[in-house]
Amino acid sequence: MITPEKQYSLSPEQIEFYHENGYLLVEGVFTPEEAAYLRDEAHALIMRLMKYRPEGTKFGGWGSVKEVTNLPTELLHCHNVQFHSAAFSRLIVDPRLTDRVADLIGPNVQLHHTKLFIKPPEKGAPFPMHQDHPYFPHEKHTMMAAIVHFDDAPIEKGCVRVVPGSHKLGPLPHIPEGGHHLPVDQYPIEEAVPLPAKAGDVLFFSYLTIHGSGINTSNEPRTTLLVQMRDPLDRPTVATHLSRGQGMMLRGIDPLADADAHVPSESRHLRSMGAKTPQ
Ligand SMILES: O=C(O)CCC(=O)C(=O)O
Repeated sequence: MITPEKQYSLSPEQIEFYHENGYLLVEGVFTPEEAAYLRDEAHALIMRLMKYRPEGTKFGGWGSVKEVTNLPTELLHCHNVQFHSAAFSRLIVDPRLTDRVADLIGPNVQLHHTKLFIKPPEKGAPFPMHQDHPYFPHEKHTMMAAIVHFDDAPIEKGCVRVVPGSHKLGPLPHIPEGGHHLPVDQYPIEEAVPLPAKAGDVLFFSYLTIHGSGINTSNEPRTTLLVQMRDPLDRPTVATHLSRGQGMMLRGIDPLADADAHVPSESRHLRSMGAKTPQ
């Protein structure tokens, strides 16, 4: 049902936990049946993409993975999956997701991008610890991610790990080579807090929260969709990480779009920074 009413809320304790710790795992946001359907869509999409790749090419993780493991690892991925399957378009505007995000960043929720990851069994690539901030810095730091779990992600499948409270450190210098990451000796993945999750659970975290994840050593894939979102009034400080679909409103309104209706949101922000942008 389409309604102006806010249908879902986080509790005051959950909101306080998020602001204190920089993350929040919410159980059962989606049903196991919905998660199973989205998982099938995700795997079917990756199979379709594979057909168009030159033979023998592998999907890989970050270059910096080699600082963490010598094992050959793989990461199947696809950005902006809502352009491939309407199942994901429906997911990212679902009020069970967006009403909860509104409790964390305000009533207007704007899409930055989506990212599907399948960590294959036994070799699913890890993510060295990092903040997402260096990938797409913004002025007000409202940028946050929701990771929707399409299957169970126990520790052995390489669930996401965080450093609680690290968002309060503000933006940290990162090593840019091989994917922006923090020094692996100072931020070992195994020392971060693991956040095992079930299919249908959603992990919310700030783009300033230090996070990463280990290798999938299990015999099952780990399938997740990361939805990156911001308050539409929060402007990028660097002209980077533009993507198709960026600026789509997932909830509420974009007050700036009304005044400048013919300009895509990423161009509007970047023009105001003096950057050259497509007309
Ligand atoms: O899905 C994961 O294991 C971590 C993903 C991540 O850290 C990222 O995309 O920034």
